Amino acid sequence: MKRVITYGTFDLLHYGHINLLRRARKLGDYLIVALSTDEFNKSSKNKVCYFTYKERKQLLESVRYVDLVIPEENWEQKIRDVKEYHIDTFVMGDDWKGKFDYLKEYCEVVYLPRTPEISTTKMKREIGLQS
Ligand code: C2G
Repeated sequence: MKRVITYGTFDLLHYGHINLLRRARKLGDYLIVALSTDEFNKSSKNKVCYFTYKERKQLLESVRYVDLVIPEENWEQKIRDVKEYHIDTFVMGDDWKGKFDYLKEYCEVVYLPRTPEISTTKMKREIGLQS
């Protein structure tokens, strides 16, 4: 069984996220999503989410491509996660290209093209304007 992992905040889940998850899952047989906790978002990613971790986790768990959701609590946990979950392939959108190449020592590292026209930030801005 080929095991794939990806990381992210996945706030206001949208089709750009789904495109990533679908392609990531296709690279193996089992997809784990390490979901940024509210604390990690606030302290290290300077992100304030609309949905809580619990809500974002519930949404991701309902996506057919996702097999398991685990917490992402810090930048340093990736090597441990790759070992602990016997990961074959690490996947991220290419806005992160090169940033996680250190994981090549432990697993395959794949950066997939982002879906260009959509982002959580854009959604917040446009929905906010129309409210
Ligand atoms: N993504 C995408 N297309 C978009 C928006 C996002 O392919 N239009 C991808 C991102 O490249 C990322 C994933 O969807 O691989 C999740 O996006 P975010 O929630 O923005 O993730 P980010 O905040 O970049 O967190 O340790 C890694 C970080 O946790 C990544």
